[in-house]
Amino acid sequence: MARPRVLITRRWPGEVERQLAERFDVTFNESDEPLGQAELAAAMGEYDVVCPVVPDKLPAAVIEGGERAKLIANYGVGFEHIDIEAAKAKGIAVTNTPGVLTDATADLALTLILMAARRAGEGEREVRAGRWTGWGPTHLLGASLRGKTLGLVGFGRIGIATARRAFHGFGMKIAYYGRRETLPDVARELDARFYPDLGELLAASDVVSLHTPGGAETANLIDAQALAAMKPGGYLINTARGGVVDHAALAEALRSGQLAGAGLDVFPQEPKIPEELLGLENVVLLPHLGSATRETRVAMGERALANVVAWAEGHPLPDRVA
Ligand code: 8YV
Repeated sequence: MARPRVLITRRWPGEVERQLAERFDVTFNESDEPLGQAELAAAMGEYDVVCPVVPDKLPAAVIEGGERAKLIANYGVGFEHIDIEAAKAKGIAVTNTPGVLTDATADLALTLILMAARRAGEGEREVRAGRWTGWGPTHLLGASLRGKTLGLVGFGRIGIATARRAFHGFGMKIAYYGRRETLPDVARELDARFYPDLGELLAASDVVSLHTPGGAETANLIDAQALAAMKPGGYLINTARGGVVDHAALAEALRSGQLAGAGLDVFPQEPKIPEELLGLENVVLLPHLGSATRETRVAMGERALANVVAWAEGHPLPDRVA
C-alpha cells in the first residue's frame, strides 16, 4: 500500500520532521510561510493527514474543501481554530497534543506575572533607551508576590501547574474559578479556594491568570465589567487565548489605573497587537511564546506523530478530540 500522504503546514523541529519523513510521504513547508485558506482547503483533497498549527484557521469551508483527508493532527493543545463539528460531519478525526506543553506554558505565565509585577519590561526599555539615571529608593517600584492571591480562571493542567509554581515557589495564595472543583489532593496541596462565581474570584485576587480554552464559550469573558470587578491595582495575565479578553476595555483599565499591569502572550488576531496597548508602559507584550522551548516543540511534534502513526496502523488515537 502507498504510504499515507501527510502535510505539515509549518516547519517543525528537524528531529521530528526526520521521524515523519521515515514513515510517511510527507510534504514540508520549506518556506515556513503560513498557508492561505485556499491552500488549506485544497490540502483536504490531496492529503490523508493534515497537521496544522494554531494560526491555521480550519473553518467548515476549508474542512469541506476535499474528500481525501481522514485525520487532522493538530500541533498544539488548543483546537478552537478547527471546526470540530464540520470535521465530525465529514468523518475526519481530530487530535491535539495535551500534557507536553503544560510546564513550558506555566513557566511563561510566571514569566509574565514576574515581569508585570516587577515592571521588567519598563526597566528594560529604560535601559536600552539610555534613560536610566541610576539607582534610587523609589525607582520603578513594583509589587511583591508573597502572600498575594493568584486567581486562576480555568484550573486544568496548565492552570494547576501555574498555581504550583506560584504557591511553592513564590508563596502566593491560590484561588480558582472553573467548571468544577478540583481533585481533593490538588486542593489540599495548594490550599486552593474554589470560587463558583467569576466576579467573586476576580474581586478576591491580586493577580488573575487566564487558563481557559478559547472559542465562542469564553469570548470576551474578561470584559469591562469583569475588569471593573478586579481588585484595584491588580494584574491580568493571559497565556490562554486572546479572544478571552476585551482588549479595548483592558487598555482603558490599564490607563485609568484600575489595573496596575498586565502580561499578555496571546492576542485576538495574531500577529496583530491591539493598537491601544502598544503605547502603554504597564503592559508586557510577548509574541505567543507559551510553548516555545526546543524541548517542548519537539515533544509536541512527537505527540502529533504518535497520533498519525496510531491512525496509520488502525489503532485508537491517543489524543482524539473529535
Ligand atoms: C502552540 C498553543 O505553540 O498549543 C497551544 O494551544 O497555544 C501554543 O503554545 C500552538 O498551538 C502551536 O500550534
